[in-house]
Amino acid sequence: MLKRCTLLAAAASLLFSAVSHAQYKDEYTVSTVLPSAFPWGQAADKWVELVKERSDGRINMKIYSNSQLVSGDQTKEFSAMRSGLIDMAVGSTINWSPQVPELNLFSLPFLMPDYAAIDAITQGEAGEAVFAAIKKRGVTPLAWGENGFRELSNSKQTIDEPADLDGLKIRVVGSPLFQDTFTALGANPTQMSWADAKPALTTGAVDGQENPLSVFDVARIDQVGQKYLTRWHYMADPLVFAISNRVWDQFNPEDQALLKQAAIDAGQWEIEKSRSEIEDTLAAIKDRGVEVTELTDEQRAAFKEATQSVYDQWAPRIGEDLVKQAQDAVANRAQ
Ligand code: X2X
Repeated sequence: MLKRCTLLAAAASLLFSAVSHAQYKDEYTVSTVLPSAFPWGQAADKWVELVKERSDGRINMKIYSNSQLVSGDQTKEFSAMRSGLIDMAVGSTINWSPQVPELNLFSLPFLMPDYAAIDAITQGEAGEAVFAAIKKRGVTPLAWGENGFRELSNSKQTIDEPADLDGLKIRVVGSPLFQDTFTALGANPTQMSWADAKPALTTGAVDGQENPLSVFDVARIDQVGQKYLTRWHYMADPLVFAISNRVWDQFNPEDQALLKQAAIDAGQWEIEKSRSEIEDTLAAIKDRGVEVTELTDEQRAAFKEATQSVYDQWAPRIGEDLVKQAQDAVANRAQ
C-alpha cells in the first residue's frame, strides 16, 4: 500500500510538472513603441537575448515594435497587458500614465534636473511606491530603463523663454498633464500617437514636439522642418520592463527571478549606453543644421516658474505623499 502511494505521488508530481510546464507559451509577446534603431528598442532586444540565453532557450520572447499590438495607439499598451492580450512590454511612463496616475510623477515639469535626480527617484522609496502602483493595476514591473530627457523642437523660431511658445501647436502624448503644462506656457498642445506625429510635423499640422535627443536623431525629426531645438530638460520618461500579472503567475519562482534579473541587467545596460551616447547624438543633430539652444539656469527657472500650476493640478492625482517623497529624494540626491 505504502509503495503504491509513493508511486501514485510520483506519478502525480510528474503530471503536475508536465502540466505546469505546458502552461509556458512557445513564445511571449513583448510590446514596444520604438524599434531596435532606438535605445528603447535596444533595451527590449537585450532583455529578450538575456532571457533566452539564461533559460537555455526555454523562454522565448518576440518583440512587436511601433505599438503594433495596439494598432499604433501606445496609450492602450498598459490595458492590453493588464488584460493579457500582450504578455510583456518595455514601456514609457508617459504612455501608461492614463491607467496608472502615479506615473505622471515623472512628467511633472522640472522635477528632475539631472540624471542623478532620475536615479534618486527610481532607485529609492518613490520608485518602489510607483512599482507598487503598477502591480496593483494588474501588471508586474521588473526593472527601469530610460527613454531620456525630453527636449523641445519646433519649426518656427528659437525658444528660450516661455513667451516664445505663445500660440505654437505642440504635439504631446499620453497624459492630459501635458495639456496643462503646455497651456500654462501659452502653447496649443495636441495629443497624438507617435505614429501620427511625424506626418503631422511634415504637413505643418503641428509646429513642434518634445522627445529625447536619441529619438529626434534616429527618427530624423530635423527632416520634417524641425529646425530649432531647446535643451530644457523639462522631464524625462523612464522605461519600465513589465509583464502581465496573469502571465507572471504562470512562471515558477526560479524563472520569475531569471526574468527579473535579465530585465534589471538590460535596463542598466541601456541606461548607461543611452546616457553615454548623448553628446555624440547632440553633435550629429547640430551637424545636420539644427539650431540648438542651451538654457541658462535663469532661463530654465522662468519655464519652471511658469509651469508651477501643474503641481497644484496634478499632485493630488499623483498622490501628495509620492510627490513629496520624490522631491525629497531629488533634494538629497548623491552628486
Ligand atoms: O511618442 C513619443 O513621443 C515617444 C516615442 O517618446 C513615447 O512613446 C513616449
